Amino acid sequence: MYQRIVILTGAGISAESGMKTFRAEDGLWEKHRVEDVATPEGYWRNPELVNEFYNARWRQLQAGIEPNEAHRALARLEQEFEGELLLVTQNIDDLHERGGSRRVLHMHGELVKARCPRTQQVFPLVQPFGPDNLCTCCEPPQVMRPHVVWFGEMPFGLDRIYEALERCDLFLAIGTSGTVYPAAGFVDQANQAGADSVEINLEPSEVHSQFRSHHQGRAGQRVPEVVE
Ligand code: BV8
Repeated sequence: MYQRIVILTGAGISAESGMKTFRAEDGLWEKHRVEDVATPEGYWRNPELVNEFYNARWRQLQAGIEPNEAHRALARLEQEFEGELLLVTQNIDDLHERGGSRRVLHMHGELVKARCPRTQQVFPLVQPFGPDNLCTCCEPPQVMRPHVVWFGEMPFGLDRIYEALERCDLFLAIGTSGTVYPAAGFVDQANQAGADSVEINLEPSEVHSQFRSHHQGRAGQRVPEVVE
């Protein structure tokens, strides 16, 4: 059947684990303007606000959030599939890893990591972001920032992603609204490669019409059905 699969996940795959998505009525960006909490300018303008935005999500991640059936089904696929599989996530949570996936490309960074703004060195996040969360790579030590990709910043791993999209025969998007680029443009690249493109989502995404097929519903139910 398929030999080379690229999977893109978004906040919807973590929704059933209790993680807030961005654009739901009680979404992460309902209370904040994107410009204030997910841009470098917003961070340098008001680091306390941005630090609290990420500290709150880190606390949520630590408070007993568990991976769901969708995460576990993708981990089984990674174990059993004999072809090439690239799992790209827009999510900054570590639920794919907790669900058993070993190779996850976090194109928008990771909530469980902190970064030195001067050297760009990355450290595990062991305490909340704030004035005393300092790097150990500089003298004087620098206050660390979240290791996430804000609007206007370059996503991670794009070369690897584009290379995989050019040769894939299946592109599967799960739980993403298709509103943020360049991730929302991946389906177009997969279609140009002649791949089958499948969307699994609770409701049609902004790029719904570009997918060859759709499985509407909750990821926890649909992903195991589609993957197995
Ligand atoms: C960049 C990390 C330069 C931080 C995030 C064209 C080309 C390139 C760039 C742009 C372009 N046009 C505009 C831009 C600029 C900008 C952009 O896209 N702006 C938008 C607003 C128009 N993009 C950037 O700035 C990017 N960088 O462009 O660099 C460049 C130039 C050229 C080529 C390459 C690079 C950087 C963007 C990264 C921003 N960081 N996150 C953090 O997490 O705090 S974005 C964040 O929102 C996510 O990571 C994700 O990417 C995005 C969308 O979120 P989703 O995951 O889709 O979640 P959402 O809530 O929106 O939707 C959830 C979906 O799940 C819904 O559809 C819902 O129905 C569904 N769902 C809910 N429950 C379930 C479910 N589905 C299944 N089961 C359920 N139970």
